[in-house]
Amino acid sequence: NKRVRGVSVFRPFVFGSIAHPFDPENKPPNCPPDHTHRWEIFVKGVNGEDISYWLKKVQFKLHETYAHNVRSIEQSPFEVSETGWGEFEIQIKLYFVAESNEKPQTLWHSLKLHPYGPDAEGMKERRETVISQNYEEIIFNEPVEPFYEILTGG
Ligand code: SLL
Repeated sequence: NKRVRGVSVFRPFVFGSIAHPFDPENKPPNCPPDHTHRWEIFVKGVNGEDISYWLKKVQFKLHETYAHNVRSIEQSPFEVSETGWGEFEIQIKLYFVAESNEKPQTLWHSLKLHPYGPDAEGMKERRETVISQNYEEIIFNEPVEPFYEILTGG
């Protein structure tokens, strides 16, 4: 497959986490007693843009305390929803559509459950939703022709 020389195509996306503390009076059923939060990790387009025309699959590697800790999401929305008690690093591997001829790329995200606060004492009182997300741009350098067509809608 011929590459389109001298061309770079940028595609924006957002990745990160959102965490909600449980209401202690109202924990979800079948949830382990030590779990304190529900959270989601996600990779998505900006302003709801569907990015599945270039992103085929996302593999999220959770902490080993989770059953089946490697989660492969093969279609949009690329997200995993879980409950837990602790913060940890999540490995996010992006797989591109077959036409791209591109190797997967790896990102890391620190799952955040707790808001930033002056002290641990005060933090216990603060039951807040915590969003931690990053805007990123993936750069496809000299994409192969069929992928260039897909990216540019040609
Ligand atoms: C910590 N290094 O000690 C981290 C580890 C692990 C988080 C956090 C529950 C898993 C499960 C869970 O929240 N693990 O029991 O399903 O803070």
